[in-house]
Amino acid sequence: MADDKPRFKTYDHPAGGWGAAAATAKILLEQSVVTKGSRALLSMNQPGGFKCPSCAFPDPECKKTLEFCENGAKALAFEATKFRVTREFFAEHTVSALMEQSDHWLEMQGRLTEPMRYDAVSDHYVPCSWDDAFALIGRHLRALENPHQAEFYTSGRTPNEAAFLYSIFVREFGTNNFPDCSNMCHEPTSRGLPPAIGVGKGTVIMEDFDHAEAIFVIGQNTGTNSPRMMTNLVEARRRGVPIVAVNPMPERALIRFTEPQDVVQMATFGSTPIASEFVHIGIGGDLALLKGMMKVIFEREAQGEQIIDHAFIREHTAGLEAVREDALAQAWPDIVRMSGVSEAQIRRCAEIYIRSNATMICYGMGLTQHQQGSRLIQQVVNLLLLKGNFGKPGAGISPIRGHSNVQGDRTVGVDEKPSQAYLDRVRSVFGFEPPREFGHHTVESVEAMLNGTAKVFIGLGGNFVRAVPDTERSYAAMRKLALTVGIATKLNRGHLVHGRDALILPVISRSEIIRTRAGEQFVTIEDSMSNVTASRGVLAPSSPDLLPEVEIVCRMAMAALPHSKVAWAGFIDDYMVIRDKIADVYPEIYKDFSERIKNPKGLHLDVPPRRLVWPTPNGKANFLLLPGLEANDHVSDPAMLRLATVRSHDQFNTTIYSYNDRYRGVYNDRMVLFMNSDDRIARGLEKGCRIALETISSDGINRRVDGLTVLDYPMPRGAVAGYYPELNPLLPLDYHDKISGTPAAKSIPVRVVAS
Ligand SMILES: Nc1nc2c(c(=O)[nH]1)N[C@H]1C(S)=C(S)[C@@H](COP(=O)(O)OP(=O)(O)OC[C@H]3O[C@@H](n4cnc5c(=O)[nH]c(N)nc54)[C@H](O)[C@@H]3O)O[C@H]1N2
Ligand SMILES: Nc1nc2c(c(=O)[nH]1)N[C@H]1C(S)=C(S)[C@@H](COP(=O)(O)OP(=O)(O)OC[C@H]3O[C@@H](n4cnc5c(=O)[nH]c(N)nc54)[C@H](O)[C@@H]3O)O[C@H]1N2
Ligand SMILES: [Mo]
Repeated sequence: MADDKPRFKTYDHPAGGWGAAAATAKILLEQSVVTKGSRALLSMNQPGGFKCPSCAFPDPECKKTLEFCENGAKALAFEATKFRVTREFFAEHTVSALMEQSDHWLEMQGRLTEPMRYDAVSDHYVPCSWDDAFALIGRHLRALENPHQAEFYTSGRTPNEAAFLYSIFVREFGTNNFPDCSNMCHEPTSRGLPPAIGVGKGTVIMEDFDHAEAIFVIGQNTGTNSPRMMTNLVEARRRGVPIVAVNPMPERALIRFTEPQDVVQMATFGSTPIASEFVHIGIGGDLALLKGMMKVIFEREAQGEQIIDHAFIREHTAGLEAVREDALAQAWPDIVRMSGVSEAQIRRCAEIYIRSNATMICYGMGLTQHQQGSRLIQQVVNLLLLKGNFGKPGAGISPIRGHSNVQGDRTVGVDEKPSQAYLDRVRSVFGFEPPREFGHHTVESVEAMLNGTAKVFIGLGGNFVRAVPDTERSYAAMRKLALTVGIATKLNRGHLVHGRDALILPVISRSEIIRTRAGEQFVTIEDSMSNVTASRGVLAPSSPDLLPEVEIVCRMAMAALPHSKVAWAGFIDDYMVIRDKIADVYPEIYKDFSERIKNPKGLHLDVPPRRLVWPTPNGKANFLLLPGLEANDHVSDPAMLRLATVRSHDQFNTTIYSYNDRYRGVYNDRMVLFMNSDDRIARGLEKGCRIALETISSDGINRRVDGLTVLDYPMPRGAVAGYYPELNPLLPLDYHDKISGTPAAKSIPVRVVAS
C-alpha cells in the first residue's frame, strides 16, 4: 500500500493546532473508543477524575475547559482500547512466533485479560488462576538462597499506594534491589541535586511560570513529551518572557506552536513563536555552554559590574571560588568547539540570564542521559545560584519528569539506596528489621542476571528488556532467570523474553474503576512539581479478571512471607489504611494524608529549598565543580559520531503508537538516522541510503544495528539521532553515569559502516 511507504518531508507548520486535534480524533477512532474515550477524556485531570496516564507534568489548576493534550489522549485511547489479548490469542500463537512480531503489533493486540503462565512444553502462555500465580511466586521467592537473588523492578505509572506497599514487601523480604525506570531517566536529578541543594526534586511550582523573567528549556522535547507545558510556554512568551531552547534538534514545538485549547488561534491558523533564542547545541555540549555563560558573568563582575547576588551567596552557599576559577580558566575557542555554539550566542544567553530577576531552568533527558549526567545537573544549580534563583517566585530548577508517578514512587520508598532514617521509620512502623545494605539499580540488576546471581525478576509495570541498554545481552540475561513476572496492562516484549517459569499478571489501569469489598477506591499520584492528588478511574475494567496493583502486591507478599509482621490482608480493600501507614513512615511530608487528600487540589509536598532551607550536610547550597568541558569520556576516533536515542511523537517509551514522527517529517519508518548533510557527504554517503551503525567501545563486544536510512536533518556536525528502543542494542551496559547508574543514551559513540 502506497500509504505505508516511508516518507520524509520537512514539517514547516507550527506544532500543535489542527494537526494535533486531527491526530487525537484519528487515534480515538482507531482504538474504537470514541464515545467511551471522549467520556473518559472529560474526566481526565478533573477533580474527581483520574490522572492522565502519560507524563508527569502537573495539571493547570481549576481550568474549566477540557484539559488534555494529543499525547495524553493517545495514552488514554491505547489504555481504553476495545482490543483484547485473550486465552484464545495465546493458544493461537507460540511465544517464539510472538517474538517475530514488532513492538507496535504487540501493543495493538490490546489489553491483557487474565493471568497467564508460561508452559515450556508447548511454548505457549496458558491460563492460570490468580491463586496459582501467587503460589508460584511464593515458591520461587522462598526457594532463594538469599533475598538479594531477586530483582524488583518498578515503572513509574504505579500509584503511590501500590509502590509504598511494594517497597515494604521487598524490604521485609530482605533486599533493597529496586531497579526502577527512574534509574534510566531522572536519577541524575535524584542523585545530583541532594549534595547541591539537599533534595532530589525540582524546586519550581506551576505558579512560577507566571513570574519567571527568563525560561531555559534544555534537552527536552516539550511539544511531544510534556505537551501540557506548552500552555505555560505560550503564556510566558506572550508576556514577553525570553525563552531559550537548547537542543541539537530544532524541535518544532519549541520554535512555533498553536495552542489546541486556544479557539481564536485555532480558527485563524495563528501560532506563537516559542524560543526567542534557539541554541543548536552539539551533543553533550551543554557543559561548555553553562561554563561559557558563567565565564561571561565572572568576567563582567571582575570588570566592576554588579551581576552576582553576593548577599545570597554569602548567606546561603559554599564553594563558589573553585567554580569561578574553573570557569575563568576555560578558553573561548575550547568553549565554542565543545559546545558547538558561537561565542556571540553564548554571550546573548548570558545576557538573558543576567537581565532576568527570576530564571527557571527546565530540563529533560538531553541533560540527564550523559556519562556525567549527575554532575551536569549540578552545573545548572551553579548557574542558578549565582543570581540567587531559589526561594523566590518564578525562579528555580525544574526537572521535567517522565512517567506520571515516577517521582511519587521514589518518595514512597522505591529506592535502591534508602536513607538510614527512612529504614528506621520502617522498622518502628512495621516492626521488622529492614536490610541496610544498598541494593541494585537497573544496570546492576542486569549485571546480576548476567553473572548468574539474580534468579527472579518481578516487574511492577514497564517493559524492562526494551528499556534497558545492550538489548542482546539483556535478553540473554533475562533468559537465565528461574522466574520472570510481568505485572502489566498490555502485552510487551518483556513478557516474551522470559525465565524458565514466567507469569503475566494483568492489572486494572489508571482510567478504570477500582472496586473492592470496601467500595470504590482511589489512588494518589505525585507530579513533577511535588503535588499529590487523587486519581479515580471512571471506566469499567476491561476484563473481570484484572486485579488492582495494590492487591497483587499484597498477595505476593502473603505468598512470599508466611510469617510476615505486616497485616497485608488489611490493605487490600481500604486504601485509606495504606495512606495512614504512608503518613506514619513520612510524618514530615505526609502528616494527615488521608484528611489532606480530600482537598480536590491535593497537597503540595514541602520542598525546603523553596524556603531557602538546604538539607545538605553543611546546611548550605553548594557550588559543585565538574572540571573541564566534556560531559562524556573522550573518544579519539576521528570517524566518531555521537548518537542520541530519542522518542518520536508517536510513542510512549517502549510503546509504539505508530511509525510516524509528524514534527520531524518522518512517516511509516522508525529505522532512520538524523544526520547533518555535511557529515553524510564527508562519509561519501548518498542521500537516503541505508547504513549500519557500530558502537565504538573497548570491551570487545560488537554492537551493531543494520538497515538505517540516513536522513538529511539540521543536526549539528558530529551529532546524529535515532529512535529508542530500536537503537538500544548500541548502548553498552557499562556506558553510564557512575553516580546515578543512568545509561548515557544521548551520547553513544558510534561509527557508520556499510549495511
Ligand atoms: N508522548 C510521550 N510523552 C512522554 C514520553 C514518551 O515516550 N512519549 N516519555 C515520558 C518519559 S518516561 C520521559 S523521561 C520524558 C522524556 O522526555 P524528553 O526529555 O523530551 O525525552 P527525549 O525524547 O528522549 O529527548 C529529549 C531531547 O533531548 C535532546 N538532546 C539529545 N542530546 C542532547 C544533548 O546533548 N544536549 C541537549 N541539550 N539536548 C539533547 C533531543 O534532541 C530531544 O529533543 O517524557 C515523558 N513523556
Ligand atoms: N536508549 C534509550 N533507552 C531508554 C531511554 C532513552 O531515552 N533512550 N529512556 C529511558 C527512560 S526515561 C525510561 S522512563 C525507561 C522506560 O522504561 P519502562 O517504564 O520500563 O517502559 P514503558 O515503555 O513505559 O512500559 C510500558 C509498559 O508498562 C505497562 N503499563 C502501562 N500502564 C501500566 C499501569 O498502569 N500499571 C502497570 N502495572 N503496568 C502498566 C504496559 O504493559 C506497557 O507495555 O526507558 C529508558 N530507556
Ligand atoms: Mo523516563
